[in-house]
Amino acid sequence: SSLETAKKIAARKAVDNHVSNGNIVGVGSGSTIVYAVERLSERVKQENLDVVCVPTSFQARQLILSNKLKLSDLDTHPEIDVTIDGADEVDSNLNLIKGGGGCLLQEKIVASCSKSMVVIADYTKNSQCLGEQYKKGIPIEVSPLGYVPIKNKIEKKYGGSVSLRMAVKKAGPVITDNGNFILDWVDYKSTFDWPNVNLDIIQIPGVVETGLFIGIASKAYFGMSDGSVKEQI
Ligand code: DER
Repeated sequence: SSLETAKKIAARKAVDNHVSNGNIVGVGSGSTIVYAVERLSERVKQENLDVVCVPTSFQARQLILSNKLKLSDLDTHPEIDVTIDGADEVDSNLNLIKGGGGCLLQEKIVASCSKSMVVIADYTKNSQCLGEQYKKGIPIEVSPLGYVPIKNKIEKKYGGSVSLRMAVKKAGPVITDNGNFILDWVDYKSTFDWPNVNLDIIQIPGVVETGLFIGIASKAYFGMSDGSVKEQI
């Protein structure tokens, strides 16, 4: 499909432009990153590259292993050269919504340890404002203990509606790799001052992390439906 092709060309271009021999590479989560890991594996073989991969989720860890890439972690490599990861939406200031796949906590930790964080996405993620195209809400990882009061506080102060993310192939809520719940916040105002709103929400006791990546991404590659790749910095 043109969407899968769009993901693939963005992923391959980012790997070609940003990974060099000896790099410690943060590997993101989701579906677009699969194409990036496949390209990385090709390059390692063709160019005999010596790279080490640090995963951002259990899924990323499986991807690294199944592509026979060198697996490491933040204990061994607390400083990462480049993290390549997907996003649910990117605005004109390179603010991201992430967490559609429920991996935002480790993704943000790994991204924060990286000299640069590069986003790979198809054209449906390329927006002016957050919420323009991505309608599933801003994910917020929370302690299971506090999810109701946290929901109430966000709705009271910022409006919109917050819901507990329920699992599809398991009864009950989604449980993250870290044993937490995910809240999804929809119908927020697209005109919010995201840097401040993000900091305010993170301070609510019980909030572990938000899917608002503010000032973290250094570049984005969007695969377009015409087969081109649009770069945003
Ligand atoms: O959940 C996540 O943060 C993923 O990176 C997500 O934002 C992108 O997933 P996709 O590549 O499958 O759209």
